[in-house]
Amino acid sequence: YEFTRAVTRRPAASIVNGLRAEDIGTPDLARMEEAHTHYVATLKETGAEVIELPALEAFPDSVFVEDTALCLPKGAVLMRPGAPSRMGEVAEMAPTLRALYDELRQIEGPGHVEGGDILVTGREILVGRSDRTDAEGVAELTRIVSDWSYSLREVFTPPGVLHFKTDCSLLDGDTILSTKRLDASGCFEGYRVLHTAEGEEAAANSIRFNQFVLCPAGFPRTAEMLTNEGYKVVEISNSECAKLDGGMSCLSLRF
Ligand code: CIR
Repeated sequence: YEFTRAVTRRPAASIVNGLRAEDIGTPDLARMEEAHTHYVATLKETGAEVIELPALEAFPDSVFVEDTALCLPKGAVLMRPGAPSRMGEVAEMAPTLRALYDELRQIEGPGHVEGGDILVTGREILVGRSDRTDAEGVAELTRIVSDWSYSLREVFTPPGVLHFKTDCSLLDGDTILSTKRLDASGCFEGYRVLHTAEGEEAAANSIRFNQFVLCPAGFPRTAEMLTNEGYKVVEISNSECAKLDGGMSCLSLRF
């Protein structure tokens, strides 16, 4: 949760065609841009360098850069998204990471992994199988990160939940914010787990970035609980990204 860099990408006008499990309305580009600006400014306020990539009209979901790569201290891995319309986003991210990393590897397939299914904690890498991340993808990622001496544990994303991190986030090396439904699977045994408030499950897609916890706005009881636990909460409007099943983690690569 301590980072010196982040990579983000501006939302494109094509965001109106972004993937969604359920249609709850068309995202408004101007509003999304405004929230995105607040998000980037908050990352920068911590002193981190933010590499802001331009919008990509050809890829409606390309604002959700997290899904394209896993960035670790020892190297980065380009993902292989399970959503066919998102596959091409990886090649668009590759040059940026190639310039920053000596060690850049890639999930070659046949499996798939999306970054939203990966939670890096202080002691291990948890990868949740989901509709986007399959067993072959997890196996290939396991081989890559073991070369760098990281330990990876396969876990499961609850049915109907897009990504593993839709339902959890890391608050510090050993503390996880999770929905009750995900924690009930037992995947966080041994960690200190704080639960999102009842009815505020969407607050689980937050991020700890240096001194701040960036939370989607509109979940007051979870925000208050985090504040009482001593975290510095910054609430960021997520109304538009939420229409596309996105949250705080999806909007950046952090390393
Ligand atoms: C998708 O369905 O792929 C996008 N509409 C949302 C991706 C959200 N990404 C993430 O949670 N890491």
